[in-house]
Amino acid sequence: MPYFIIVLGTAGSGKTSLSSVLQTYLTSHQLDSIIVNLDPAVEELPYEPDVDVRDYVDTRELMRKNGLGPNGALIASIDMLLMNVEDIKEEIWSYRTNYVIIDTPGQMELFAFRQTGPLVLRAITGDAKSVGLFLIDSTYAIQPSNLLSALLLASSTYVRLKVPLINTLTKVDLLEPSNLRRILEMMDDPDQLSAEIVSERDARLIWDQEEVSSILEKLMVFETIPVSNKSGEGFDDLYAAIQRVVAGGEDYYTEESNPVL
Ligand SMILES: Nc1nc2c(ncn2[C@@H]2O[C@H](COP(=O)(O)OP(=O)(O)O)[C@@H](O)[C@H]2O)c(=O)[nH]1
Ligand SMILES: [Mg+2]
Repeated sequence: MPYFIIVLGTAGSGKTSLSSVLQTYLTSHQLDSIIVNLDPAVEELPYEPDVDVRDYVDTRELMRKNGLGPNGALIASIDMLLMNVEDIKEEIWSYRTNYVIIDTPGQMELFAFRQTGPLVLRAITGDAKSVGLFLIDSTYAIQPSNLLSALLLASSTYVRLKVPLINTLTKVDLLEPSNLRRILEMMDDPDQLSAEIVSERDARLIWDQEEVSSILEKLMVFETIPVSNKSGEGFDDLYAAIQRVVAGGEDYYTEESNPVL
């Protein structure tokens, strides 16, 4: 059975780029993988998808034929994916591969936070082990109140999809090392992050610092891995974290390719 790596995050957080870089990384470590493009509305991809939902659903045609705007057409497209999900699943599972990387639609609120997106994912992954990479743009996370929003969003995503997540901090090539260290410290320390949020002049909060801190404590459950899709840094750590979730970290190889285990 393959392991599923579901790449999630807000529009522009780097899902498509990361999917591509992750596959290159796996290939260079002799690990077999396929990429599924699950975004029916994407125009250009930096990788060659092995399975492409645009073969099943044409968002642009839906817009034209039904007079829908881009959001309406994307919603309708994802609903149509559900109608085709058995065929999509069969196509994915026909590859005998170790890892299936799933690049999810740009607008995550139209995917993860509606009824059909999670149903599509569950139908595709079946009983296989899955891990979600929840991408957080580090240039956004540098502001403490933004980081709070991102952690809340990761938790809601977890509630919706019910797969273990890894908070994946993208675009670290754009940060000063000191700023990256600061984000990592904040993501690890509820008291520090809550203090920074409360002292942020623009942040309007409905909670006081102690309350923020106790909420953060509950939100800081997932591991954080910083990566760059530009420089490729961080992918050894990301791969190790994926292994810890799906395979218990025993080995570099999945069950299928290593029958001795
Ligand atoms: N500097 C830098 N840019 C990135 C990185 N990852 C993605 N980008 C850029 O961010 C934009 C959005 O990336 P994309 O992968 O399409 O995001 P998606 O909407 O989540 O699929 C693109 O212009 C990418 O080139 C990264 O790690 N570093
Ligand atoms: Mg994308």
